Amino acid sequence: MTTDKYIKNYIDGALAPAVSGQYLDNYNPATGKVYSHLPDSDENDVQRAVEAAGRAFREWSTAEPRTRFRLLMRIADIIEQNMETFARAETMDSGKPLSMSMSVDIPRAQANFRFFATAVLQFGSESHHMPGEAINFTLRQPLGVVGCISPWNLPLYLFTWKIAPALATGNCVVGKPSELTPMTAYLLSKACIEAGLPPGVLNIVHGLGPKAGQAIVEHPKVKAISFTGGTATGQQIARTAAPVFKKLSLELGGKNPNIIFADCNFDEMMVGTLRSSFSNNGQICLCGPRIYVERPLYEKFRDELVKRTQFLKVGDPFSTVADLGALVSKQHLEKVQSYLSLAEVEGGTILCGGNRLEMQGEFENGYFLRPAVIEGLPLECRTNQEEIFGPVVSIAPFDTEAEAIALANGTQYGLSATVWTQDISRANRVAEQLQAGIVWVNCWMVRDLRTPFGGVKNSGVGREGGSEALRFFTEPKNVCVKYG
Ligand code: TXE
Repeated sequence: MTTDKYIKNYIDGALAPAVSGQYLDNYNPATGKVYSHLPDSDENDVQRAVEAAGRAFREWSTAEPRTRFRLLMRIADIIEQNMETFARAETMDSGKPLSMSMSVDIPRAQANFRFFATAVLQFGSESHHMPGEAINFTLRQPLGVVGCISPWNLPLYLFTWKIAPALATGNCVVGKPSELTPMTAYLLSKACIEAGLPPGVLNIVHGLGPKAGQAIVEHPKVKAISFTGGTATGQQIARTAAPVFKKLSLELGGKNPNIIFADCNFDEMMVGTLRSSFSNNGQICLCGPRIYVERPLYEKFRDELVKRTQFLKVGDPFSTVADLGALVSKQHLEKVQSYLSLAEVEGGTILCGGNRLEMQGEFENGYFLRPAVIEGLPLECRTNQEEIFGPVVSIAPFDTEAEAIALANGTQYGLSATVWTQDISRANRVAEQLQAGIVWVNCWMVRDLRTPFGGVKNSGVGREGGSEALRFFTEPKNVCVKYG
């Protein structure tokens, strides 16, 4: 399997350019140069994709679950066999270290297919017995044609996290990956063709969000949208889809708190906190950019965090020693830099990092930034309230458990939270009061695919993961049979 200079859409089982024949540039963030092109699709391509999906639906939705299981497992096998090609493509598109693409992104993409292929074989539905009178049973039927729209931070990982459960439950999909990171979705199209997935079951339309993405959301035959991305985009999608009653799953932004109590296991906490702060350059919705530390530990923690942050190696994402690669785009780099300037205006002190890395040769124009630690910012300021989504953390001390909880809950977001303490009662008390969809105690990013995944407040609506995803992609129908 190979990447190509000109990416194509995958519609009705075949690879094709956009109907308009137009292409967009695809940048390598490590060099700042265009290295390939993707179709600039519009509503005509979406129309073709929806029609193909509609034609494929009857056969796919009525196929035995075992047939779907076999095909999805085959796709997973092909991804696994081409792990390095996929991983190199992911790193080239996103700027993340190859070590991360090889150990996280691509293994997880194939695991998503395996997990949901298997899960659907175990998926049951309920019955409600009215003794002596009737039996109710619930049919769980696929919705039809559904849209899956994913972002650039974990490209294939999040795209397949949506596509796999949608397909496993018998839906046909029109998917759109981010225009910033299209290459692994293109490779996925090739894997689907190789696996023998019937034409139209999965269609991948590349292009811009407001054009191709919006056309998917607007299309009357698309019954549900599963979306991960920014909160403003989620609002736009909800505005379009809610009046026509499409089912929606929105996984949006976060500004997650990391609460560190003085009794924590310091070494484990430091390792976990460095990861939750800067993994993937902080471009993970689950990262914890607001760090609150119990006062007796604050100075020791601050000095150690700054030391370890300065030690992180930023550079060529293909090198084996890089901890952090490039940010995803010039626009995103400028957004992150603008927040660093704002932090100073808002009274913060940048303790380390925040400057663009001076690189030579081919990386001279890459979007590299040194990870930054800021202190001295109040909760209410924009730096602490808005999603920066970069290698930037803000640290502050707290005195009481109640204060820590108030700080943690003090934003519009509520995706995840982390708590570090050796006191099990406190861990449970705090977890119970945090406004978040996911709470990690003494760990970060430990993921069991069976668990519900999603946020509260402006971090979204709905849950992905395990049976939540299977339920989202099916419509329950109660059948009541009277007897006796
Ligand atoms: O995301 P967008 P962007 C946050 C992060 C980032 C900000 C903006 O703070 O800086 O969002 O990032 C498609 N109808 N997160 O602009 O625009 C788009 O093409 C349908 C958090 O890259 O939300 C892409 O495929 N689709 C986050 C996807 O939506 C539309 C991950 C996400 O893009 C559309 C990424 C429309 N009108 C960014 N407009 C997380 N929480 O994981 C855009 N898209």
